[in-house]
Amino acid sequence: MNMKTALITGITGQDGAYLAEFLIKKGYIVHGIKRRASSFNTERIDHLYQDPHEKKRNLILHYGDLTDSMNLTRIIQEVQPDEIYNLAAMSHVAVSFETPEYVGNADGLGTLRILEAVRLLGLSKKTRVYQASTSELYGLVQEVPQTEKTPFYPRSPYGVAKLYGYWITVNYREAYGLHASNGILFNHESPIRGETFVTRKITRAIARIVLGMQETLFLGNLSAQRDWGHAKDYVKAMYLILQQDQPDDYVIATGVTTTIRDLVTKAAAEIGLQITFSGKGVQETGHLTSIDEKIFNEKVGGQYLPALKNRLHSASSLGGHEGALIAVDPQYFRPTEVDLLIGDASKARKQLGWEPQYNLAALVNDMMQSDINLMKKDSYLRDGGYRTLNYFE
Ligand code: NDP
Ligand code: GDR
Repeated sequence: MNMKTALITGITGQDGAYLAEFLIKKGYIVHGIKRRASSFNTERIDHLYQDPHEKKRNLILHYGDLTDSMNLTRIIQEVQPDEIYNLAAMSHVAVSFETPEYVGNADGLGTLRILEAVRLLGLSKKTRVYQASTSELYGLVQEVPQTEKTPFYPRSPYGVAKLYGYWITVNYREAYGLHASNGILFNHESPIRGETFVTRKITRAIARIVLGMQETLFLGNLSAQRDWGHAKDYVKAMYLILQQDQPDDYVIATGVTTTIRDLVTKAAAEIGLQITFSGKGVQETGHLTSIDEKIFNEKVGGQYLPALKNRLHSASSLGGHEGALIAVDPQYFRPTEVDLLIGDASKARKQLGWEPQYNLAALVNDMMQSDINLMKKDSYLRDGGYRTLNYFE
């Protein structure tokens, strides 16, 4: 059995959780860095958690932060990892416009802190480093599809910070011979995607709407196009990148791009709802125009149908925003937008033998089903009077 040791920063995030599970299955001892928070933030990895009193553990967590060099250096010294996956980041593009300095520090300089710790600790020959680079580096469209050779033109404080992370990784590879590689990953999603990224916001809101827990889903730019894959496929690529004899940089993508608008219609169709968009710009709305009862009964449940039909009936007599399930709210527009991402992962397919198992339909199916189940649980708890977040009641 392989007994390699990996250190994952950002282990409590979407990718960290899938990667930890994947590496543990491969026989790794996985160490993870988590931030101290005032409430539990380990929900995504609780299924992997082992009691610290157990003698043999394959998941060990350390408190830390990418903005704290001494902490990172101490952990790397203690763990002596064979592989470091630097996944920690303030990863929300829109939020990065509100916290630009912090993002520069955590996402940009944080990468340097990891690389420099490896170098100073004399681990340059032992420890391989994976840097979580991103299709946000491409930003303003220079060419499509985007490859490893496409020029970068980031369009957000997040993209600019990640540009530093990308180049400092390349520089440490060239200057000091580190086995340090960038995965330029295009958007990847899953049932455990953060709730404020657009895919999860959509699947979660549709589930809540059909269960009568929400009226309207407000979105920003419906015309942006993204190349969406499944996070489960993408963490395999991270692993494969570090198994290569030579460090290098790879695009990881599906090669298919879709607008936000089309994603909404696909997610709704998954449970038998037809949504039609009309209007332009901030006036654009999405209305429920028909229900395929067979699909709806199978995927959601017949008991929720009468209320929804009622809604379809009353919505048809209303115009504009009133009857809309989907509406545009300009507060979700970004000061500078990335309009079109579509990646060419030929190099990864050829050199890593990487092949995604999920297409967009399978991804949407996975996320929609998961959110329907999750929201049903939520509504049972709420209806039964068991759910209150107000501790003072
Ligand atoms: P998430 O936002 O789900 O997870 C980010 C992780 O980083 C969380 O564990 C978070 O901790 C942690 N973190 C944030 N700030 C710090 C900090 N200052 N110090 C230590 N840890 C910190 O992101 P994903 O899992 O989706 O993405 C993983 C990485 O890949 C990120 O670097 C992201 O920028 C990059 N990426 C993601 C893509 C995607 O489509 N998902 C595409 C391309 C790149 P906490 O749980 O406490 O918030
Ligand atoms: P992105 O993902 O910015 O590509 O970054 P996000 O899902 O946030 O946005 C994708 C596109 O959807 C548009 N959009 C909205 N986005 C959000 N979040 N909320 C909305 O209501 C909304 N309406 C429209 C956005 O304008 C954008 O065009 C993700 C992150 O995981 C990064 O960390 C990662 O590097 C990139 O993917 C690749």
